[in-house]
Parts: sequence; structure tokens; C-alpha cells
Amino acid sequence: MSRNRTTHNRLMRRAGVAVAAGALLTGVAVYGTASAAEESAAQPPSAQNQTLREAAQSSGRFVGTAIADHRLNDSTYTAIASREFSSVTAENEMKWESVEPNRGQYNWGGADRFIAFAQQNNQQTYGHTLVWHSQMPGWLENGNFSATELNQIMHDHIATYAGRYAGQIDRWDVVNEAFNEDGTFRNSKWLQVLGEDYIADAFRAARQADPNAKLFINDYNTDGINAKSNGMYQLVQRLQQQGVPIDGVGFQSHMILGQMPGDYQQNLQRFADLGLEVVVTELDIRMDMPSNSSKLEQQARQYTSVTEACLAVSRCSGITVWGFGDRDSWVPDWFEGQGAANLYDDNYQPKPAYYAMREAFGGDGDGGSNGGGDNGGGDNGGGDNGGTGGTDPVGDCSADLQINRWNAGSVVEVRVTSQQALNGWEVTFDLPSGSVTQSWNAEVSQSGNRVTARNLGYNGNIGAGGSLSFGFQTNSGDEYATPRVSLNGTACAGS
Ligand code: G2I
Repeated sequence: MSRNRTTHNRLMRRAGVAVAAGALLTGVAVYGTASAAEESAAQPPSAQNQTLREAAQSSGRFVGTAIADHRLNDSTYTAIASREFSSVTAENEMKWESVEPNRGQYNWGGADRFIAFAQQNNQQTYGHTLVWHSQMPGWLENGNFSATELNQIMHDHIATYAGRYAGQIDRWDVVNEAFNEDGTFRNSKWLQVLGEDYIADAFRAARQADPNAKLFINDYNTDGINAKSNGMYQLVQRLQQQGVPIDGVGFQSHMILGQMPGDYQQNLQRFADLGLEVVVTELDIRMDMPSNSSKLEQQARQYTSVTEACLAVSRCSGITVWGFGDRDSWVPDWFEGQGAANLYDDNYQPKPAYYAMREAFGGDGDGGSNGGGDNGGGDNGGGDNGGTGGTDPVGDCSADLQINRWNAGSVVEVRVTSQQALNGWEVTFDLPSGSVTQSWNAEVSQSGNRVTARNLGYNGNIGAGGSLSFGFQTNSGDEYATPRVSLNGTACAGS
């Protein structure tokens, strides 16, 4: 994957977003104080409070996320990471450059924090990664080593590293991204100096260092049946024939909106048929920015499809998403103009994709936008001729409605900014005609034309000056004549 070079601007922009979001979300931090166990004890299971991890568990699967070490000091982040996910992968802290920055000198800080977080939250751990061509420390990347020496370096690294965490890592990506797109081996330092055998050697060394961890090979663009996944398929068969200890194959699944391989499930299944465990290891689904409701709906359906594919393959043990909040995603830094790839938005509010995935795992779809799909199926959501209500705060609250036509109806995103802190909210307004057919991020009911949207368990606390947001879909596309929105009984400005 080649990185675009406009990162600086993007990071600057994202830093701005982060500050705003941090101020806005302080009220949600309440989740950060309770462990997952305490939380479920405090909140009796109900459909509304069901988490992704509970839903996945009900299907016998894990649902994981990549963890960004630098976010572990944010209680909103850690609350979601612990509550919603049953497995974690370190996004960067367990790569070679982090762990062995100088030869023979190990830095366990990030890895230890990661393991501690997982243990604290009763989560499975996915070790990423032992041998990879990328994120190697300079001494390794630039060193001129003989085959014997490089082999020794690889063995020392695996023995020391996997040995240290033996018993604490459930799955290891032993070798990452070993293939070119055409199915031949990537011409990495490992291949150049050691030849193909580095792969088998790495697996043997990993098994020796940690006999209990499941050992995986992992790659991207191997999601459908193609030249690259064929190369992977042939390799794992050879490894099995040679008695190399390999337990599973990871499919990163960094996807593009609307480009789910039609043979995704079939591809997972053919690896499973070799007796291997298969895992979706780094799922995200990016889109051209800006996002809109129809893209988010389409994304939700694609998350559903991936989840259903895993569920249909009995040896598919789980799905890890590559981070959960759009604000933390690697995508905007690498793909100019793309983003919104994750389950939660920039403010850590769940997106339609979150509910879709939860429902696909057998959990509750309430609040989700993909439930039923009887009104807006297909990929033909218009979404480009929408109108925007103004934001003109004069009172305690101001409301902003984004209204996009969708088939016969419309998809409406509502954002209400409140000058006062809220501990629970109720937003009311009238529809011009028709009914609400689906909604997300709120519990929505309708009586006549009057619609009432109430917060869910996770988004009731809004700091002063912060915003709440939710959305819904209707089956009538009639024009909204500046709908009057009230928050907790007070009419808001700007709507
Ligand atoms: O590229 C997406 C993923 C593809 N599969 C392997 C994964 O390990 C990989 O993850 C990404 C991380 O999400 C990024 O966060 O790997 C990138 C590096 O290959 C990570 O980016 C790096 C930046 O390039 C560095 O500038 C930065 O210092 O993250 C580092 C830590 O924030």
C-alpha cells in the first residue's frame, strides 16, 4: 500500500477535529470507570444495551478491534474498546520497530500496556506481528546481513518476543504481507536474504517460543479468489504438507465501499476446508469523502455481508475491525479524500455499520439503519439532492437537519446543539407526511405526525455546548417546511 504524501495537512485537520470531539464527549466518559463485568452487572442485559461483543459471543465468534496506544488515556475510547470488543490487536505497538528498536534491546512498554488492557477487560489478544517487511527498525532495514546472521536475528526476535508473552497471546500474525498482488512472493529483505524458507522457519520458531498461541499468516487483497489469494492458498498447502505449524489465515479486508468480492465467503471457505482457522483481521470499508446517509447505509450493508460470510464459515472464528472510530483510522492519512471507514464516527457515535454488524452477529438491530431493508434496499440511494436546514443558535438549543431523498422517502440526519449539559434527551418534531421506517442513534417513536426521539444508553450525556445526533428514514419524500425541533420541551433555533 502506498501512502499519500498529504499527511501533514490531514493530520493538522484531524488534530482540530480531535480537540472539538474531546470537548464534546466528556459526558460519555462515565463508561470508562466500570469494567465490562461491572457494567453488565450494573445493567441487566436488555436488547437496547446489548453490545457488539455480546452479539458476537451469541454466535460463537469474537469481535475485535485494533487498539491505538496513544488513545488509551481517553476514557471514551477505552470504554468503547472494552465494552464492545472481545479481542484486541495492537495497531502499531507490537511491530518490530516498536519492540526491538535496537538490536537485542527490547522496549516492552507499548506491548505491556496492550496486554494489560486486554487482561483487564477479559479480551483475547491478537499479536501483530512477528515478521513483516514494513515498520522494521533502521538497524534491521538498512543492515547488510548474511543469511546466517539474518536467520539468527529473526530467531532471536521470535524466541525473545513470543517467549516473553507466551500464554498471553491467543493468536500471532507470524508472517505478514508476504505476497505481491500477482501471487508471487514479495521481494522483501526476508525473501531476498533467506528465500521462501523464512516463512516456515518463522512459524517453527513461533511454535517453539509459544506452543499455545495459534499461528497465522496474514495479508491484504486476499479477500476474494484472485491471484494473490491463490498464491497464499498454495503456500499454506505446501506448509501443511511440510508439517509446518500453521493454524490459520488472516484476511485483512481493508475494503472499498461497494467493492466487496462476490466470492468472499467462498474464499474463506476454501482455506477453512484445509482445516485452518480463518479470521477477518483488519476490517474497514472506506469511502470517498464526504460521507452521506446513503453511503453509510451501503457501508452498513457491506459490514453485514462480511459478518454473514464469517458466520457462514464454521472455522471463521471472528472479525477484527482496524480501529472503531473514524477519527483514529489510518485511511485518511493514506488515501487522499477517503475516510469514514469504521463503525463509529469522529465523535465516537455508532454509525449504521455498528448496528448492522451487531445485528448480523445475531444481536439487536434496534436503532440500526439496516434492519429489514424493506424500504431502501439496493444501492440506488440518491442522497445528492438534499437540503440543509440552517444552524442559527438563539436559545438553549439549535437544530440542524440534513435531508436527503432516498427512493420514495428521505433520510434525515438531525444534530441538536445544546447550551446546557444534558443527562438524557428527548427531541420532538413533526414529519411533513408518512412515517419513520428506520432510525439510528436514538429510540424513535411516532404518533400521528409527531416524532419523538430519545437517547439510547450510550449517548444521553451531552456536555454544555455539545451536540447530540441521530438519524432516521421515512417512506415519504415530501418537503420539510422548516420543521420545528424541540429539545426536552424547548423549541430550538435554526430549524
Ligand atoms: O496500513 C494498514 C494496515 C495494513 N496491514 C498491516 C497493518 O499493520 C497496517 O496498519 C497500519 C496502521 O494502521 C498505521 O497506523 O500500519 C501503518 C504503518 O505501516 C501505520 O502507520 C504508521 C505511520 O506510517 C507512521 O508514520 C506512524 O508513526 O503509524 C505510525 C504510528 O502512529
